[in-house]
Amino acid sequence: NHVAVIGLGYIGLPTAAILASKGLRVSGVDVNDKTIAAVNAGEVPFVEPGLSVVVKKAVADGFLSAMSSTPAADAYIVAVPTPFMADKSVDVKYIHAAAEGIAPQLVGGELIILESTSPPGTSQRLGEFLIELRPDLALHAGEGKTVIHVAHCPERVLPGKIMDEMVSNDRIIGGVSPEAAELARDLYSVFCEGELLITDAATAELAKLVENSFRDVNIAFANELSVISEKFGVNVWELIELANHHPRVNILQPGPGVGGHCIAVDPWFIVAGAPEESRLIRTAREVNDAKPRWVVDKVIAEIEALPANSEVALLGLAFKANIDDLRESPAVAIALELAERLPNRLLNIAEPHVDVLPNAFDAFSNVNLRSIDEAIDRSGAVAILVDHDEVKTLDQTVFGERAVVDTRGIMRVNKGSNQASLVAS
Ligand code: SAJ
Repeated sequence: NHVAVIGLGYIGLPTAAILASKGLRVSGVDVNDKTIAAVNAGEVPFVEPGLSVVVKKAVADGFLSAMSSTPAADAYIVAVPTPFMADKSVDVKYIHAAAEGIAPQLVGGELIILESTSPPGTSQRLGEFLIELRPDLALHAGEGKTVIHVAHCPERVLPGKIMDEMVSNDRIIGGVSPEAAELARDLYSVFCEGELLITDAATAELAKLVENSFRDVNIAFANELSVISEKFGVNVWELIELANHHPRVNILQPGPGVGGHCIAVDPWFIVAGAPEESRLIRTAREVNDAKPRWVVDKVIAEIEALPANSEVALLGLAFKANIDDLRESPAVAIALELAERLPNRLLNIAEPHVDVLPNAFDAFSNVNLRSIDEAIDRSGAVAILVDHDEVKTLDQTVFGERAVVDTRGIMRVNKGSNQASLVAS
C-alpha cells in the first residue's frame, strides 16, 4: 500500500502526512527542491496549525519521504495548482506535468485521484491524457486492456483548520468509472471520519466550484451592504449583527475584499464554462474584486485630512486571519495601490506572520515592514486589513486620536457610529 502524493503544498502535504500517520507508505513528490529538503528534515515550509508535529513524526517513523520524481505506487493523489489563465479558464499545465510523471509508472490497476479544484470534465480529460501516454491501458473494463481507475475527490478543508477538517469533513468522491469511486472511497476511509459521498466525476468537480461560489456570493452580499451602509451613515457590523437575529437570516462578514487561491478563483471556472448563465456568480466576483479599491479610496480620504508628513499604518497582509498566506490577498493589493498613490507618505506595514515583504513591494521606497506597535506609533491613520489575533487583542487605547479605517469590524465603537469614520475611543 504505497501512495504517491504529487504536489506538497497546502493540501498535498497535510494529506500525505495524515495518510502516513495511519501507517501507509507515502511518497511526496514536488518540483521545489526546498520543499523536498524541508519535508525530509521533518519540517513544514508554511504555517498551518498542527501540521508540523504530524510531518515530523511521519518522517521520523519512516512512513513519509519527499522526492522530485514520481515513483511507482498503488495510488496517486494529484494536488497541484490549477490557476486560471488570462481568459479565466483553467490552466491544466501542472495536471499534465503530474500525468507525465505518473504515466510511465503505471502497470494497470492503479487508482489516480485528482484533488485539485477543476472545471467539470477535467478528471475525465486527465484519464484520457494518461491513456494517450499509455495506449496499452484503458479507463473502463471491456476493451481487452488493463484498466486504471481515475477519480476526483475535491478537498474542502479550511486553511488554518486543515488538520481537523481533513479528518472530520464529509468528502465528495466522483469516479470517472464506478469502480474508481469505490477504490477512492476505500483510500479516504483510512483517515476520513466524515461521510464519503459517491458520485460521478463531473458532479464532484462542479460541487466543489459551487461550494466556493456560494461563499463568494454571500460575502459579496456582505461587502455590498458595507458600501450601502456607508451611504446611509449606518454601522454595517451592527446592522448585520441585528439582522442575523432573524431565525432565517445569516449574513457573512464584509471585509477588504476576498482573497486566497480558492474563493477568488473557483467561481471564474463556472463563469468561463457558462458565461451567459452565470450572471449572479460573475457579479459577486466583480463586487468582491472592487472592494480593495473602495478601501484604498477611504484610506486616502482619511490621510488627506492629515498633515503632509503623517504616515499610514496598515495592519495585516495575509488573505485572512492567523495565517501567513499572501496569495490573492486583498490586503496586499490595497498596500500596493496605496504605495503607488501616496508616493510622498511613508507606509508602515505590520504583518506578524512574515519576515520580509513580497517582491512586489521592491518597486516602492515608501514602504516598511514594522511591528504592530511601531507601525501604529508612527502613523496618523491606521487601516486594519486583517483580523489577526495580534490585532484583535490590541488594547484599543493605542489608537489614541488616530483615524482608523477598520475593514474587519474589530473596533469596539459606540452603536450607531459610522464605520466610515471610525475614530478609536
Ligand atoms: N471572508 C470575508 N467575509 C467572511 C468570510 C470570509 O470577507 O465572512 C474573506 C476572507 O477574509 C478571505 C476570503 O474571504 O479573504 C476567503 O476566506 P474563507 O475563510 O472563506 O475561505 P478559504 O479561501 O480559506 O477556504 C475556502 C473554504 N470554502 C468554503 O468555506 C466554501 C474551504 O472549505 C475550501 O476548502 C477552500 O476555500 C478551498 O481550498 O477551496
